[in-house]
Amino acid sequence: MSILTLDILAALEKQSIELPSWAFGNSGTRFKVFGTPGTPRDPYEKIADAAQVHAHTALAPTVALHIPWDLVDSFDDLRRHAEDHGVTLGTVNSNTFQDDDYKFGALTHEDAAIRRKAIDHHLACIDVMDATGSRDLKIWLAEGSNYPGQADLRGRQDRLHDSLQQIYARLGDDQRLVLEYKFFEPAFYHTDVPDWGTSYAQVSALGDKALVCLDTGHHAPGTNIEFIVMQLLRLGKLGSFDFNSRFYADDDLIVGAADPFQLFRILFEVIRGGGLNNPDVAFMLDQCHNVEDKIPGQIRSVLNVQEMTARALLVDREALSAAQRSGDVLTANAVFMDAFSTDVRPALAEWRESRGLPADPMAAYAASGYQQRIAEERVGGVQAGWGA
Ligand code: PSV
Ligand code: MN
Repeated sequence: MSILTLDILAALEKQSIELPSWAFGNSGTRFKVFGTPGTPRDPYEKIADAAQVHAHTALAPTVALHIPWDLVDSFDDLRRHAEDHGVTLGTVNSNTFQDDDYKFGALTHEDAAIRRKAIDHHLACIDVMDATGSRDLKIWLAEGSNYPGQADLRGRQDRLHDSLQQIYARLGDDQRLVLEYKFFEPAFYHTDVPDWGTSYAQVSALGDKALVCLDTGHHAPGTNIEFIVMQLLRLGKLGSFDFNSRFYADDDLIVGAADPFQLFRILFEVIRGGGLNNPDVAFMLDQCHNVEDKIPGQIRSVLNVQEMTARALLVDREALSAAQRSGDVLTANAVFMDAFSTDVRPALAEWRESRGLPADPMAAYAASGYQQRIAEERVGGVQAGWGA
């Protein structure tokens, strides 16, 4: 008998995690971006690579795009290409952080013409969503200031509201806007959307189709992220996750690598709050693979999420609430830790095999020859990358 009950397996079977197109391109730090043989040269190749992750895991049926990095002549064509590879196009990410005009802000800028340009970029992203069939527009803003006194904090917040309203007004009935927060970087003194409270205040002022995106790497060290997850689910405003892990800042490392227990705690609250396999709560990765191979890096990531979800589903909820109700601190903690300490890997491998998937997707990918093939085929052209 598997330690994973039929109910748990049924929940795991429904799980889907969206992959970021940019994870397949080169990335790095401000010191160096290393090239990797076989790196995609265009959005078509990124999607082909993302499809490998899904083919080996059945966990990642959608791919998020980033505009303008993933601009193509025909999004209908890109959509068909994705479908031919067994995946679909997902969230569209806007980009107002790589244009000289945005040095002092985009949606918050003092200059109405620059705000207009940034708003128009988001409207163009919604045009892309119309063509790709994407539901979500994800907005992460690199806006803020470096020195006290540099900017009118209140004025920027008011202009942000006004700009977001104009973007929100263009959304279709089935489309949504998710507003991501991040506590610092690239600005170092203040950031216009630094925390979940600000994102919540801004999206609440827009309406039901605006929600918060929680990027796990965007909090100060020591933040209790699972508490934020609980609160946003409770408020019905958790629109999506950007999963990754971090040791120091916005490291964008493989989810579950830095702190597997934190991932477990987050997934426990997701389950507790009804956010698992809930179409209103999108699971996405937002990672960069600076020194490791990108496709297996993404395979490892979705497997980490699956593994921690399985462990979180193992928590004996009845025993936990009984212990909580009776004030039995140590039993409550033990019930929680028992699930976290359970090795679900053999059971997951067996289950994968029973579904016609490789028991060990990492090994199967390595043996598939895909990595060697792309390294040989993709010569010439310019490799895609953060900012490409
Ligand atoms: C920058 O911090 C960032 O990683 C944000 O988290 C976005 O989600 C992502 O880039 C893509 O724009
Ligand atoms: Mn993110």
